[in-house]
Amino acid sequence: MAAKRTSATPAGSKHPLDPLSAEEIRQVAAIMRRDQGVGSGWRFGMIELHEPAKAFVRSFSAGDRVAREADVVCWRRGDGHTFKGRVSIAEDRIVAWEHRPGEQANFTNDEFQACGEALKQDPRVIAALERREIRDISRVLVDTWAYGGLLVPERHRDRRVGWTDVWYSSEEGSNPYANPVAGLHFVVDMNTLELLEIQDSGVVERPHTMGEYVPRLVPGLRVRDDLMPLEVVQPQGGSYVLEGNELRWQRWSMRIGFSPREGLVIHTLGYQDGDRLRPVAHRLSFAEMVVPYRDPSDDHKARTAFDIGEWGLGFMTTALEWGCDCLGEIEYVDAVVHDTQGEPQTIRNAICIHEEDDGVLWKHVDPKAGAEVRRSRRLVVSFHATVANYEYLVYWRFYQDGSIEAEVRATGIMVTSSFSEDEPPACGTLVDERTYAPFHQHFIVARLDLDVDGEPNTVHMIESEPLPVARENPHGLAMVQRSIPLRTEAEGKQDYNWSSQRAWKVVNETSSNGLGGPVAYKLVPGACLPAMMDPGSPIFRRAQVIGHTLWVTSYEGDERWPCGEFVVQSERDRGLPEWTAENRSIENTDVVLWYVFGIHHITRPEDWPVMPVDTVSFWLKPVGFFDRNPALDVPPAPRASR
Ligand SMILES: [Cu+2]
Repeated sequence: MAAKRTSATPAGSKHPLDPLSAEEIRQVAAIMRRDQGVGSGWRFGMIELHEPAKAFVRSFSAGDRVAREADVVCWRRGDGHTFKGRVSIAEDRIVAWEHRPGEQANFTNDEFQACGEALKQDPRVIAALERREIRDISRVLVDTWAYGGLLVPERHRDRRVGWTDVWYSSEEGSNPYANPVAGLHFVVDMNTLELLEIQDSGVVERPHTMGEYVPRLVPGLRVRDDLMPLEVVQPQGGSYVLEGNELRWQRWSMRIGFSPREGLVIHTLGYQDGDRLRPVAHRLSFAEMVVPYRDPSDDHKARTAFDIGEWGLGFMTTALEWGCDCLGEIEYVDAVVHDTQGEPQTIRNAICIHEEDDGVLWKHVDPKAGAEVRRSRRLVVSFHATVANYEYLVYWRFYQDGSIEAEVRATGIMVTSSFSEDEPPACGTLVDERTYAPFHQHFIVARLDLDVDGEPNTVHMIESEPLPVARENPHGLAMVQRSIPLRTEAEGKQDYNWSSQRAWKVVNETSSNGLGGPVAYKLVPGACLPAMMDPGSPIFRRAQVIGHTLWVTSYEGDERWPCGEFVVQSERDRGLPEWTAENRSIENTDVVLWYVFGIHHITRPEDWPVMPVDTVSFWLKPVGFFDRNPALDVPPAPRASR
């Protein structure tokens, strides 16, 4: 087993889609300081590559000059004004700059740290903790959340407002999330770090819980000793090739990208079919994650997270460890993000690339010819993000038969509260002594800019329909498949239908397969969940995207964020509902699919104190993209001798 490491932003990066390098981030911050005075009284929320137009990327060839640009979001702490700019790195100047009144930039790790530290020194906080017999402040964790827009008390609405939880470690180095300090939340001005109010709904006597997961802290834990070594050996290395950010494996090729907001991005995905490199997708990423807690109690009613728009999966990406997070021949790619002063920060081993054995790919046993069996390999490109108590593990998998799978594993530690009554509240599950984990949902919005054999695509809603019993269908067996093209963005708002096995097909009517039909990729829905929410509720108004399983839009380069670009303290969804209000044509054009999936998390005792992964995924599968099984040419595995 071996691991190699490279950087997502190689020095002297040459491709227009390569993420910003540390040097480029420094340059952008310096230009902003020089030309707009973005200095110490400011914070940078976001510095990211301004991706060039699709046509430019398509026509680019190695060695071409690239005029690199960056998008910047920053704000002035003194008056709280937010600004958005675009910087030309090549021309050393700001090319666009606008004030965004009433909008808040994304929350940042620096603020999370600063807010926690400031509060722990505030005498009112110390007194509130004292009332709960908490005196060792070093064991207190103040965990800041963005405060859900419409829930922010009216008098604080014009501020940048944080809302905090308080947690308490049983001993030095133990899990702070093991012990909620119930009924105590602070409302903070994130710019001045001023404590605006204390929401104290009363002392709850702390229960005796066991919320530790590190073996030395779990009383009486005997670690299993019956696991034999399992090693993945690839003596000649992995079958993939990574050159700069271009990754090739079997027939697949793609570029690895990374954005502070989305984390891993898959660019320019194509499949080599004979002498043709056939495009499948221009860009694949997760564009938003909405996590409403479904518990109206004081401890949870403000808990409506937008983990991507508020905090950024890229900023929260954590370094991977070889042999623990992935096995085999691994190529790691570092990522570069930045702090609020515009200083680059390198996340080592941010993205993992490796291949995995995936069991049987196809098989048949013929009485005369014997068995033909092929093993499946898949290429896995993954990253992990830690969002305070919770982790999201994201895996994009590419298969030899042209299939693509996007998998998310949720793990980490659930939010809990303690209660004083005999019975746990109705909107959660009892997980420990007088401790419950509230129900919640994780809605992830995948932004799928598919270009199936090129840009002119039409999405079809496909479903099965059993035909009624009739003279020509006497036993009621007949079933037909309907394929209905979605012609407008209004028609593109689609909901899953289990009873008809509804799915969606991205069809290129200008490209035919050898059987005479149009080529297509199918979005195979998995893990879709209904919003189950009153349309008038504040969180639904801010995240209307969760009201449908699928949205389809006509491609616009700047339409990237389904709930709007600025979701911190947003009051309504400024993304998909506004764009689709135009009801543009989505027929035979460049389309983007927004697929909403995730976890309907009805919490379990087994999810405590650390949650075994909850795994969800969806697939993109070729449907008539090829004329037959494209994996007939996969060689048999060498027979093992024993
Ligand atoms: Cu959950």
